[in-house]
Amino acid sequence: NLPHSSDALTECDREPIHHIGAVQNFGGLIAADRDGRVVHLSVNVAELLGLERLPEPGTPIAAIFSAGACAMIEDALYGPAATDLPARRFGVDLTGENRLFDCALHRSDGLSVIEFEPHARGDFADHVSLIIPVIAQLETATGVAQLCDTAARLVRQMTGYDRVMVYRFHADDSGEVIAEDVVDDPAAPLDPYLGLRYPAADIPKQARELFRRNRFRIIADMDAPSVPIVPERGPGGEPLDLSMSVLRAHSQIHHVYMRNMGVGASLSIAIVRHDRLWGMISCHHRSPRLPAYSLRTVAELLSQTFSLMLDRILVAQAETLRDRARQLNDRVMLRLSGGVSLSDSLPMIEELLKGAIAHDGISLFAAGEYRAAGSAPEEAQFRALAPMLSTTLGGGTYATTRLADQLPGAATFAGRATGALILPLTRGTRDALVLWRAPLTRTVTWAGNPAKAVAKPGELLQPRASFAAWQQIVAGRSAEWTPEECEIAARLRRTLIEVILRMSEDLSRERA
Ligand code: BLA
Repeated sequence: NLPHSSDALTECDREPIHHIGAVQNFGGLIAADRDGRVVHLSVNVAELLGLERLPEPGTPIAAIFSAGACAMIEDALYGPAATDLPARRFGVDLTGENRLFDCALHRSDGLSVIEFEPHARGDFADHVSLIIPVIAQLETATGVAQLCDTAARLVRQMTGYDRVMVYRFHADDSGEVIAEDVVDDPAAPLDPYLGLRYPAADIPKQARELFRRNRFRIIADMDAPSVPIVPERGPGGEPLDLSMSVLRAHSQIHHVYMRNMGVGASLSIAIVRHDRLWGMISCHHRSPRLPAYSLRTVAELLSQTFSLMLDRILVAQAETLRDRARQLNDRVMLRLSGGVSLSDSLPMIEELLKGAIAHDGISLFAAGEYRAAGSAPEEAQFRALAPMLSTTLGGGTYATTRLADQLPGAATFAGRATGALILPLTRGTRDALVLWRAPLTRTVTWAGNPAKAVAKPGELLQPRASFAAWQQIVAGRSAEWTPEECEIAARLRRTLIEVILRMSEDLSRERA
């Protein structure tokens, strides 16, 4: 059994990382209430801003920042262009003493959160000029693999990390490195991670959810001490919610994890599709690394462009498949309207399905008759299961890579047909069309033994110490049925049901 996101909550899942109460030491944070008075601040604020001492809670921010800076903050957070996302301002003179900062401003539980880091001088124009040629290169990609390869290469060129990966999440929340670009360092070559799988437990639930909302996460120096935010709790007793913060300090457990992987600094960019994490662009560096905020902003823009192009490619692929499904339905409809009975039409359906959904066998059970072709259960085996096919499995189109998990009786023929895509055709009766897939012996190469990432009850879950490739042979399951294949099946099922209905109407009309 491998770690899965649906496992019971672990200690990891419970760590309140958005209430961590500290920032990374490359910037400072002040949270003020609507009256413009300090509620929380990081203890490095005085040093960063050149103040004599740390302002007390309750201090008006107008006593810390210049009038111009206060107006900028007010406009960024509450002006007509304000959104729920952090606003960025580059090269701001916060105190009126010619000390320039790059700022990220957002609202959190009614507080104005002002984050600032020393301005990276003069680079902004250079960073912006990078984006046009980069987008032009991304645009040449025609498939997902090519797009991801290009993105990994461009992000590394732009940001200079030692390793840039495109990582894709699977349905079980584990993930796989699908593209990678690595620094060429003959003195200390880096192991490739391309193709490695990482178990779901490496990114706990709340970290995953936070990453989906706040898609750009930098850790500039894994080993740097984090800077506490004081006071820990506001006047209502609540800690500052750092969910949308740019500077949020990282969890100690994650520190151990990254250190075990040899990472000294990281940048993670979430790729979100239909509100779900599709994948991420993950950048690792062996030593500390802090790209300028303006460069990070350009990298964010690049990743958003990447997401749009990814979506465009995936939509086009889905459209092609939908066309194929439409043709399939038209043909099935045409042939069946010729008056052939459903059971006699199996060879024709099988012929038409071939190009749309790969399968090793097919069964059709209609009006009490069983027909099968290829690697399929025998009639007696199928009849034993038939009553369960439409009832136990919810009544709709159902896909599984190992039917015996749901219907233990299916174990009797699992050696031939283990994966099933089931299309129940009539409610109440047992008519169904089933596509079968033979068991597949697959080798999954994990980064470290994933079983070690699962804590036993009462045990604290620790990050794995080893990331050495660990191979697992997965047997007894078929290849996955893709969402597109399931969609084609669902559509075919509707067509077949319609045909059955029409035939029975014709029949009753003849009788009348
Ligand atoms: C966070 N772990 C994360 C994040 C990623 C990973 C992407 C969120 C983004 C980030 O913080 O950068 C994991 N990073 C990966 C993986 C790759 C990568 C898989 O580059 C592959 C290439 N981690 C564990 C265990 C725990 C754990 C067992 O392995 C818990 C006990 C915790 N991971 C953990 C925590 C966070 C995290 C707490 C949140 C870190 C934070 O933001 O403070």
